[in-house]
Amino acid sequence: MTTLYFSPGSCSLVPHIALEELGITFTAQRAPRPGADGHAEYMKNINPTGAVPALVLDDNKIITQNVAIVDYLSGQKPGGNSVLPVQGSYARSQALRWLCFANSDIHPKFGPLFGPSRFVSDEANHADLKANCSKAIMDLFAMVDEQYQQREWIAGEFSAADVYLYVVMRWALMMKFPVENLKAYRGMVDRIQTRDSVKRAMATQGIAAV
Ligand SMILES: N[C@@H](CCC(=O)N[C@@H](CS)C(=O)NCC(=O)O)C(=O)O
Repeated sequence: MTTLYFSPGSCSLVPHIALEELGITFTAQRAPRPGADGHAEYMKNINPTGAVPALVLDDNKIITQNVAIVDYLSGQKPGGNSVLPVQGSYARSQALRWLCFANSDIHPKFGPLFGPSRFVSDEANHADLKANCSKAIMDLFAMVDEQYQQREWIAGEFSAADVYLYVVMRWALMMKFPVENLKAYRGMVDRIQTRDSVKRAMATQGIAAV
């Protein structure tokens, strides 16, 4: 059976919600943490970067990277609920634009907040690094908020881009970022958390709404 390797609350929540949204039968398998038993095997057999998510298909082929997984999943149910708008449409370009914005512009700036010593050795500089990353995240969040002031879902219809933007805002809320003024973005978070797919994925991962 299709297996999703995840870590609770991490970016692997994106394909987890997509799988639920599409009604695909799958097993959710918690990936071993770096340094824990089984992590070396996970790197050898599933994902050489050691990261989640990873999707293992019925024929044992493996897909890593959120954008690749979401693109693959969206093609599995072309006629039903979707997580990406139809190929070739403007809406799809916008969904991919904001999906990539979340994945490659916003997400990496959280890395130093979760583990500053992976980026800067001298502890004396950690506070400065974190402050700069937090400021950069807030600037990107403001751009996202502007979009949600104009439309309910960022590509004009619900898509995996909204899911990823939800996941990074969830981290920010848990870290007590000063996001009170980003009311439209917060509104999307409230909206998305009412979806059954989101509730089911969060229940499986053992994490709470924000
Ligand atoms: N670009 C990657 C990012 C994956 C990523 O950073 N995953 C994090 C969780 S949010 C992770 O597994 N970190 C643990 C590690 O890198 O060791 C993707 O889209 O799949």
